[in-house]
Order: sequence, then C-alpha cells, then structure tokens
Amino acid sequence: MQFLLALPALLAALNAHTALAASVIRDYTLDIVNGPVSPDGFTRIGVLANGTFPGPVLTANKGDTLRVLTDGSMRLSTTIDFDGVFIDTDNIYNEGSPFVTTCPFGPNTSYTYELPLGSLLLQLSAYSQLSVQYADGLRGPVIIYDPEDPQADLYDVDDESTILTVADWWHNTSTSGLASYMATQIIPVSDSGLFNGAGRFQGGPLTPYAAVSVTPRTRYRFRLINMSARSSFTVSIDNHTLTVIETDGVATVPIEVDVITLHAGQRYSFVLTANQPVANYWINAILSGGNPSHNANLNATLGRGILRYEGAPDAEPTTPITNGPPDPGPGALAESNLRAPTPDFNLTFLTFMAVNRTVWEINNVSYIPPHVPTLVKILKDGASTEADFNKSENTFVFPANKVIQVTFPPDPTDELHPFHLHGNNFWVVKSNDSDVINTVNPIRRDVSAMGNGGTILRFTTDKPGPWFFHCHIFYHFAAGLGSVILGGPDQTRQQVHPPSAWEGLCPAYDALPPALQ
Ligand SMILES: *[C@@H]1O[C@H](CO)[C@@H](O)[C@H](O)[C@H]1NC(C)=O
Ligand SMILES: *[C@@H]1O[C@H](CO)[C@@H](O)[C@H](O)[C@H]1NC(C)=O
Ligand SMILES: *[C@@H]1O[C@H](CO)[C@@H](O)[C@H](O)[C@H]1NC(C)=O
Ligand SMILES: *[C@@H]1O[C@H](CO)[C@@H](O)[C@H](O)[C@H]1NC(C)=O
Ligand SMILES: *[C@@H]1O[C@H](CO)[C@@H](O)[C@H](O)[C@H]1NC(C)=O
Ligand SMILES: *[C@@H]1O[C@H](CO)[C@@H](O)[C@H](O)[C@H]1NC(C)=O
Ligand SMILES: *[C@@H]1O[C@H](CO)[C@@H](O)[C@H](O)[C@H]1NC(C)=O
Ligand SMILES: *[C@@H]1O[C@H](CO)[C@@H](O)[C@H](O)[C@H]1NC(C)=O
Ligand SMILES: *[C@@H]1O[C@H](CO)[C@@H](O)[C@H](O)[C@H]1NC(C)=O
Ligand SMILES: *[C@@H]1O[C@H](CO)[C@@H](O)[C@H](O)[C@H]1NC(C)=O
Ligand SMILES: CC(=O)N[C@H]1CO[C@H](CO)[C@@H](O)[C@@H]1O
Repeated sequence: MQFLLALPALLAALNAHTALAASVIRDYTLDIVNGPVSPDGFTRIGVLANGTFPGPVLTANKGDTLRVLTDGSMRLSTTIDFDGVFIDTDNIYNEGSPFVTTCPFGPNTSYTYELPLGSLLLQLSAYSQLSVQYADGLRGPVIIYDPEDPQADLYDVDDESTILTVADWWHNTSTSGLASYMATQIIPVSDSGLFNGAGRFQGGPLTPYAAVSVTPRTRYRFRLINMSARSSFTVSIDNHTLTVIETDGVATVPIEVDVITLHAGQRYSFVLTANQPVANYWINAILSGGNPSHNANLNATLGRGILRYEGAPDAEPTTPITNGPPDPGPGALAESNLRAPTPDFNLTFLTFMAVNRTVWEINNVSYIPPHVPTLVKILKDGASTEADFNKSENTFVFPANKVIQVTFPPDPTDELHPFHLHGNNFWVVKSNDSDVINTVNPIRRDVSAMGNGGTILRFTTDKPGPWFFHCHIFYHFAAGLGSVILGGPDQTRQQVHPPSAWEGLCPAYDALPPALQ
C-alpha cells in the first residue's frame, strides 16, 4: 500500500531566504498506524501517520537532510512516498515509490528515510540593494553550484578561479554622485572599469591587471558577472572563442562567439578551451555607459585582464592593445540567437481504456507493478534497456542529460488524467486548455492535467534513475495507467549505493504471508 504524505508546508519553507542557512539534519519519527479518521464527518479506519489526518507537519530548509524514521504497527505493508519533495539520484532508493524504487516494509517493522533536500537552482546574484551603496563597493558574487549540472560534460574546470567579474568604478562617493545626478540629470560617468577587481584610469598608475591562469588543453567554464552600477561591458579574449552555455542561470544551446556584451544585471557562462600556444593573451573588458567626455579619467580601452597559460611569463601580453571584435559585429553574441535546448527524444502517450473501464493502457500496455522493483533490477541485474523489463512495466529508457518531450495528443473520447512525474519538474509546453505551444517560458510543475484537448510536456533526464510517471487518479493508476521513466541506467549504478536496510526490504517483504503483503 502506498501512503502519500502531503507536505505542502515543507515546500513552502523552501525559499531562497532560508536556503543559505547552514545545512542540518532534521530528524522526525512517524508512527504509521491503522486508526479511525473522519475528515468529512464519516468515521472510518485509515492508515495514519501518528494517528492523525493529515499527518504531522514536517519542516526543513532546502539543502537540509530530512530523516524520517517510520515505524509500522499497521496491518498491511507500506512505503512512504515523499510526493513533491525533490530527491536527488543518490538517494532515489529512499524515494518510496513502491516497486519502482523500493519494496514496501511490513507490519511491526521500521525503516528510516533519509532525504537530502537538494540544491538551489539559482546560479548567482550580487548582494546589497541598499540605494547606491552598491556603487561604493558593497557588492560581490554569490554563486551556488548545481551538483547535477546537465552541461557538466562540456567543461573540465568550474571553481572559484573561473568566476570573472566586471564592474564600473567611481572615485567620488556614491552620495556625491547621486547629488550630481539629481542636480544635472546626468548619471556620473565612471572613472574606470574593473576586471576581477583591478583596472586603470587615464593618467593613473600602472596597477597590475588581474590574471586568470589556465592549463593548456583544458576546458574552463567561466562565469561572467556584471557587477556594475550602470555600465555595460563588451568582453572578449584575444585569439579565443567563447562558447556560451548559460545565461542568468538558465542553460542555452551552446553557441560560439568572439565577444559578449553584458548589460544591466546580466550573467553568462561560457566555455573556453585553452587550445592556443602558451602565452599571455589580453582579456578586453570595454566599458560603455554615458558620454566619456563627462569624465576625463575614463579610458575604456584600459579595462582589461590577462589570460595566462601555465608556463607563460608573469608579464603583460606583448600583442597590441585593442578593444577586441566589434559588437554589433559578425562574431558578437546576439540575444536573439540564444536558444533553449530542444528535445532529444519525442514520445507520444496514447491513453485509453481497453475493453472496459477497469483496464487503462498507455500505448497498448497496462502497467502492472513488477515483483522485483525497477531499481533493484537496475542495481542488481544490470537492467539497462527496455528489453530488460517486462512489457507490463511500461518502462521507457533514455540516456542521462537528455531533453524528453511527451505528447498526449488530443482525444475527444478521453477524459482527464492528472499525470505526475516523480522526482522532477516538467515544463508544460502545451496545456490541455490552450492551443498555444510555449517553449519560451512555460510553467514548471510536477502534476498536469492530460485532458482531451492534448498536452505536451518536456523534462530532462538530468537526475538518473527510475521515476514513476502515472495518472494521479488512484483508480486509473490502479487500472494500469502508469509508466516508469528511466534515465541513465549506468549513471544510476554509479550514484546509487543503498544501505543494507534497504537491501533487506525485498527479502523481508517476500517472506511475509500473502495476507500481510
Ligand atoms: C509521532 O509520534 C511519535 C511517538 O508518539 C513521536 O515520538 C514523534 O515525535 C511524532 N512525530 C511527529 C512528527 O510529531
Ligand atoms: C504487531 O505488533 C502488535 C503488538 O506487539 C501485535 O499485537 C500485532 O499482532 C502485530 N502485528 C503483526 C501483523 O504481526
Ligand atoms: C567629485 O565630487 C566633487 C565634489 O562633489 C566634484 O567637484 C568633482 O567634480 C567630482 N569629480 C568627478 C570626477 O565626478
Ligand atoms: C593571436 O593571433 C594573431 C593572428 O591572428 C597573432 O598575430 C598573435 O600573435 C596571436 N597572439 C598570441 C599571443 O599568440
Ligand atoms: C587609452 O589607453 C590606450 C591604452 O593605453 C592608449 O593607447 C590610448 O592612447 C588612450 N587614450 C587616450 C585618449 O589617451
Ligand atoms: C521533437 O519535437 C520537437 C518539436 O516539438 C523538435 O524541435 C525536435 O527536433 C524533435 N526531436 C526529435 C529528436 O525528433
Ligand atoms: C475488463 O476487462 C478485463 C480484461 O479483459 C477483464 O479482466 C475484466 O474482468 C473486465 N472487467 C469487467 C468489469 O468487465
Ligand atoms: C496499439 O494497438 C493497435 C491495435 O493493435 C495498433 O494499431 C497500434 O499501432 C498500437 N499502438 C502502439 C503505440 O503500439
Ligand atoms: C510479465 O508480466 C506478466 C503480466 O503480469 C506476468 O504474467 C509475467 O510473469 C511477467 N514476466 C516476468 C518475466 O516477470
Ligand atoms: C481540456 O481541453 C479541452 C479542449 O480545449 C476542453 O474541452 C476540456 O474542458 C479541457 N479539460 C480540462 C480538465 O481542462
Ligand atoms: C549581477 C549584477 O551585479 N548586475 C548589475 C549589472 O549592472 C547593472 C547596471 O548596469 C546593475 O543594475 C546590476 O545589478
């Protein structure tokens, strides 16, 4: 039996403000019992957590580990499915989908679910929004890495050394700048532009430029952040191509350019391959913002840094100083050329009843839970292809890190099916109630109504493992309207290492008399 624990309060607690707090383990005990319950005034016996309905509220912060000891004195076997909580592949064995990721545990036995609550999707931002204090230097990058980065195979290095910042800089205080702006309506032009916190102004001292070190034949993911208070920066690296893979925290189809202009608040990640002769190369970070004639200190050409290959002298490049390729120009990044990733695989799900209203099928197959859970087959039997599963398991296998599109075509004879994908959010590219196909900013959720108007969903297999994908109407689901999406079987085996307590669940379940199963 499956017990769905509703955790809306838990999800509500997962917001950006609490996310940076230290990660802790949150321990809870739930006694799962059979007991009377009367949510609508009619008393019946329910399977209850701690005897109440709804069960006790569990709270935690993103990044924490939620550890739940479940103790069963109910009559039948159960599992707990932490519906709506995002579980990473490493802990998929604790996801609790019966016969997909685990066997149920029997009466009078206990099991502890340990669920790290994932990482922030937010990639980076900057601190201090307090008036123009920002311009006085109270600014810095905040970077949160995605350990499951679907683009991880595109680069070798992504660490503190690959964070690049550009910023405009004023010699006067921001309060005098603001007073000047109020009086003249002209934003003060900055005195200099900084690259990684270093720069020069016209007639000033020869401050050393910031150098970024690279090892030959290595691929770097550089995270370029505009920390300026008003200016745009046009950034290029002599003799190198920049492959843009992300903008403002969202993956893009990789695009090769020579020059990137960052405007207000923009961030880009680009991959640079250190494939040139060992030398020093200019990084051009050319500031523009306001009329340069308003500030004689500003010489935008002085905004620069150095890309230094391992083995090159600790010196400035010997090549001429330029502003780099022009933007606009043939090698410039144009926002209109950026593309969201498109599907690698397209599936069509035809749902219909077979014979009568008690057998539902997807593509002619009615899901029947296997005796041996999907995850056990993957981990123990090396199951890797659709042929390794019984047809009635309706298991669809994909490589890791691919975009999957599932189309439910319009079908006037069908009825509503709220389909739910475990462990992942999908994009609703087309909702049942609209003909519009939105691949630009579709909503993300994990249950959407597949109605008779037709629905199109997209998701990525960036979390390897078998994830249940089924109609959430219990009766339809029990009548076979279910499937399993298995992404990256090899990666699943690499990442998932369940404890012996989990391994004991299936033998213990199998040993139960049928009446207790
Ligand atoms: C559930 O009940 C057990 C036993 O009474 C108690 O130890 C535990 O704290 C309760 N759990 C919650 C979440 O309230
Ligand atoms: C579970 O334990 C209780 C109390 O010890 C006992 O009364 C009950 O029969 C047990 N249930 C099963 C299915 O073993
Ligand atoms: C700096 O502020 C002083 C006093 O407000 C002003 O006279 C001067 O022109 C300012 N300098 C620049 C470069 O804006
Ligand atoms: C970069 O390429 C140009 C020719 O396109 C060459 O003249 C220059 O020496 C190269 N720079 C370095 C540092 O090798
Ligand atoms: C700006 O700096 C560059 C590099 O040092 C120099 O070549 C150029 O002459 C400077 N511009 C002015 C107006 O002095
Ligand atoms: C899947 O369909 C989308 C359009 O909906 C298309 O852009 C994409 O190329 C298709 N992918 C494959 C692998 O056929
Ligand atoms: C519906 O069809 C299935 C498959 O043919 C059959 O096993 C079942 O008994 C039927 N149910 C009813 C209520 O007719
Ligand atoms: C389902 O079965 C029907 C009838 O045998 C067949 O025409 C159809 O192609 C099958 N559909 C799929 C997706 O296998
Ligand atoms: C496949 O599923 C069918 C239907 O449930 C069942 O009869 C059969 O025993 C299964 N075969 C295997 C190898 O599990
Ligand atoms: C689904 O879309 C169809 C066609 O637009 C509409 O008739 C139906 O009411 C919709 N159902 C739901 C549940 O939105
Ligand atoms: C992330 C960041 O610091 N973005 C800044 C980039 O520059 C604009 C002004 O040009 C600021 O408004 C952004 O906050």
